[in-house]
Amino acid sequence: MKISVSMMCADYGRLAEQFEVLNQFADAYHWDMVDGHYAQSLSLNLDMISSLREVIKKPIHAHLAVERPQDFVPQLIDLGVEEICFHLDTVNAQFFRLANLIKDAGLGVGVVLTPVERPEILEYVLEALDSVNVLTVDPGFAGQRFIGAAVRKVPILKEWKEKYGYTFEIEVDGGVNERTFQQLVEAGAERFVLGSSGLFSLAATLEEAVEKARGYIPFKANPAG
Ligand code: S6P
Ligand code: MG
Repeated sequence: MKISVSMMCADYGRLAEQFEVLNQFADAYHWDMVDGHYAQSLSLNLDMISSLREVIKKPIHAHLAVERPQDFVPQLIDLGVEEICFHLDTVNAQFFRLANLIKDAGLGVGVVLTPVERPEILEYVLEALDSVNVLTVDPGFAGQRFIGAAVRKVPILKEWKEKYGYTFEIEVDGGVNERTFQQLVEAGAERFVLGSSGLFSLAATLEEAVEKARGYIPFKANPAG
């Protein structure tokens, strides 16, 4: 069970000091990169990773909510991120070329399922994956309403994992907070992305927000921290 913190929801004016607090809490950082086309917003970018690399002490999971993930993968590899996730519909016939490029560089590969996508679309790629991100909100924005129907995909993925011996981790993302956490655990989620609703909006200071989040998370986040 792991906690990933969504840096799209952080205070961009105080990123460096926020990492000092979050390094003691997060197991990984979820790094949303949105191109304004696949989803209609602009978010974190590559330069921010290089500027902050020294203060980021946990793995970075890049989520490419972009029309052409292949354009950004070489730079993300050079920057030393640990996992790259993208959307199947953005690569289609080129999935294995891109997945192998990422794997051969020693990084993890993930696919993101938007709320309207069926888990069955992943049938032929699950074996190649290190993670499946089940989005419980639309891609591109923080602070959206939680879409409960998307949680039904989690036990389906879990069943396939057990039946076929796949090794991907099931991640849930979007509106993960005190109200939704338990149902996500019961459904079989293994990685939890905390953003505005589950972390950053909980208190005026990040230290207090982390304390509050630890209060509702039913396992020890970042045991090493
Ligand atoms: C959505 C993005 C997510 C969000 C996160 C926001 O585009 O892929 O990773 O950053 O889910 O969390 P919250 O609590 O504001 O919904
Ligand atoms: Mg994301």
